[in-house]
Amino acid sequence: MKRLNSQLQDDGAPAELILLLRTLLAGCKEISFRVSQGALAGVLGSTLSENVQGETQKKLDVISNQILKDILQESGYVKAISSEEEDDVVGCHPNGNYLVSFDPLDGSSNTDINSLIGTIFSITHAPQWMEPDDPSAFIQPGTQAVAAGYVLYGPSTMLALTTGKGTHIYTLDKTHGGFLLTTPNIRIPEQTSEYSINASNQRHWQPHIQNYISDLIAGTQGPRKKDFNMRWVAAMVGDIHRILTRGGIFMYPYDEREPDKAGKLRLLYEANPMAFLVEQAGGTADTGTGRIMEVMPTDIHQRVPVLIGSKDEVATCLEYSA
Ligand code: FDP
Repeated sequence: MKRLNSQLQDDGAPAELILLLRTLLAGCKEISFRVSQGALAGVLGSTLSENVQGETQKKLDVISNQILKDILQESGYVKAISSEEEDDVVGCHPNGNYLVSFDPLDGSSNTDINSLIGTIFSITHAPQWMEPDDPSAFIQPGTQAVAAGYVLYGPSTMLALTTGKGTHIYTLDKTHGGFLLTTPNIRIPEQTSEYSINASNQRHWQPHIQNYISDLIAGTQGPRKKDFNMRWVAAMVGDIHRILTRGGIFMYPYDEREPDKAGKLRLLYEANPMAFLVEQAGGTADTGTGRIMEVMPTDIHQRVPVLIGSKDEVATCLEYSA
């Protein structure tokens, strides 16, 4: 079976980017081990501190963030990082050539129930003129990313990775400690009969999203004339993994509860990396008003609405707002 290094070389990834990815993934392997220890490692449960979005942190969030921050800071390849668990940009090496944005543990409320969680990341070039702690360096659209991926901590530990030459899926072989290529060039089916949305927010959705979901629920008796199934992992990383694997549409749409917040999910370390992976697998990633990867960020913790998945289904959803 092909190893990660060999696939990255075949995809023409620069040597330094390969070294950076291997460093980042060494951190993810440590997170994978900690996660698998669960309560035995004494790491489950909440701390009293709150992160910048006001959510209660789980101890594993803090531990995972520290692991990635330390390993990237020490690497020398990275000029700065932005993390869901850090209020501000964290400066690293002044001569580092890359910027890394990450959500160290997405879907962290799933830790309590031993369910799917994962690390999501995106890598761009670091502008040469910037100081390491200058947040404006991160004000780049997703189209500037040179690599993006996630590591899913489930029954097996899996990696989805793109450097712009397709999206490849790897599985961690715990016998030798490396990621092996298990699905090269994964393709998302263009059509689907599966959707994913937190339906408890229905009353807050805009009318066109309400109409779209009503038509999915109406199934064979409605205008779509086919039955749809619903799946919700409650961790974006798990829902997007399912979509890469067998198609579907995942939505966290604009929510009228808080008009200032454009959505729930964060652009830099959730929406953009998932959009890159999904587009490279033949799917679509839209905010409802345009391509996610073309959104120019205004802030490192910016939120965006998200409609991601099978090409034809996302297109159908978008027609409802026309
Ligand atoms: P979580 O807050 O548990 O980290 O990152 C946000 C996220 O998880 C996504 O992974 C997930 O899709 C979504 O929030 C679920 O949020 P709700 O339960 O509020 O719908």
